[in-house]
Amino acid sequence: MAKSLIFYDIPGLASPSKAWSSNPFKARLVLNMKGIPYETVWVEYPDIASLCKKINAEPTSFENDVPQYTLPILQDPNTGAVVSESFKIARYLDETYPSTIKAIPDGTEAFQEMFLAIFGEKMISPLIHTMILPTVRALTPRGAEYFRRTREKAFGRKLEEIAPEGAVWDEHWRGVLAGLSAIQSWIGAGKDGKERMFVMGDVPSFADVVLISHLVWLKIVGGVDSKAWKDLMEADGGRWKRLMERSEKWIWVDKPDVVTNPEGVIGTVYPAARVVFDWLGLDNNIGIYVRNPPENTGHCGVSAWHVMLQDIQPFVLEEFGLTPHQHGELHRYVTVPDPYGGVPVDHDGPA
Ligand SMILES: N[C@@H](CCC(=O)N[C@@H](CS)C(=O)NCC(=O)O)C(=O)O
Repeated sequence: MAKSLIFYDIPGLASPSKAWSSNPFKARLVLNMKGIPYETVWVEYPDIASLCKKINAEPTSFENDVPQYTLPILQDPNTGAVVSESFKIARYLDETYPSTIKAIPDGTEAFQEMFLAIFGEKMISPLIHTMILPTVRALTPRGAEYFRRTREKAFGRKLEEIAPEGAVWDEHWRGVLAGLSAIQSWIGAGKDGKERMFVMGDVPSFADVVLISHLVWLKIVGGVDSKAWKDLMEADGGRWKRLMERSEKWIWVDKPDVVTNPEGVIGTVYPAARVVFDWLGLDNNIGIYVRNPPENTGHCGVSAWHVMLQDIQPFVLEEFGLTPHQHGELHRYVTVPDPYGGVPVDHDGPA
C-alpha cells in the first residue's frame, strides 16, 4: 500500500481525539481492525455537502429528489476511489485489501445487511431520542448550530422537548436497554456454553462494528459518569462492558496503540503490526518495533506496511511459531526502551 487513505469524519469536543460519531466510527473501526493506514480529515456538518461535490462523493440518499450527503467518506489515493457510506466502505476495503481481516466474511453479506436493518429498527429511534441533547452539547459551535437547526426542523420541536429528562427520557432509555437485551439473547452462548463475544462467534464482523460504534458514541457524548453509561456497563450481566474491553484495541483515532503483557511492556503496536498479530492469533501478547531502512528514522507505521506483511510475518512465524510467547522469550532481541526518542508513551492505553 503506497499511500495512506483519507478518512472524512465530523469533529466534536467531547474527546481529545475529536471523534464521537457512530456512523464514521463504523468505518473507522473497520480500518483499525484491518490495520489499514489512514489519516483523518475533520469536516464540520455544514461543510459536508460542498466537500462531497468537490471530491465527487456520492450522496447516501435523496429527500424529495434532493441529494443528501453524509460522512463517513473514504478516499483512496492508491485507486482513485471515493466511497460514501460505512457499509460500502467496509465492502470496498474487503475487496481492495483482501489480505486483511474481512468485515463482511464470505457468504454473510445478506446477514450483515439484515443485522444493520434490525439494529436500525430496534435501536436507532431510542438512541437518537436519549442522545440528541448530549450530542448537540458535544459538538463544535458550528456543528452544534447546524445540528440543532436541521434536527429541530426534522422533529418539528426544540431539541430540549424531544426527550426531556425524567419519565420521557427514561422510557426511551428502557427502549435502548431492551433492544440490546434482545440482541444479546440472539448472540447468547455457543454450544460449549461459553459466552459468544461477537455476533458470529470468535471473529468480529461488521455486525459487531455496528454495536461497538454505537457504544462508543454513548461513551463519548454521554460520558463515563452518565447514568446511561453506568447502566450499560451493568446491563446483560456485564456483556457490553466485556465487549468494550475486547474492542479497546480497535478504538483509536490516528494513533498507535500500546501493548503490554503481564511481564511488562513489550512494545508499541502500530496499525500495520496489528494485522500481523491478529493474523498470528497473538492478540496482545507480543509487540514488535521496526525501523525503516535505510534512514532508520521511521517506525512501523504507514510506510512499513509492505515490510510488516511480507517480511515480518514470516519472520515471526518462523521464530515463534503460532503460540503466544512471553516477554522473557524475546530477550535475545534488542528491546527499545524509548521508541519515540523522548516522546512520552502512555503504556495504559493509546498514546
Ligand atoms: N448509513 C450511513 C449514515 C451516515 C450518516 O447519517 N452520517 C451523519 C453523521 S452520523 C451525517 O453525516 N449527517 C449529515 C447531516 O446531517 O447533514 C453510514 O453508515 O455511513
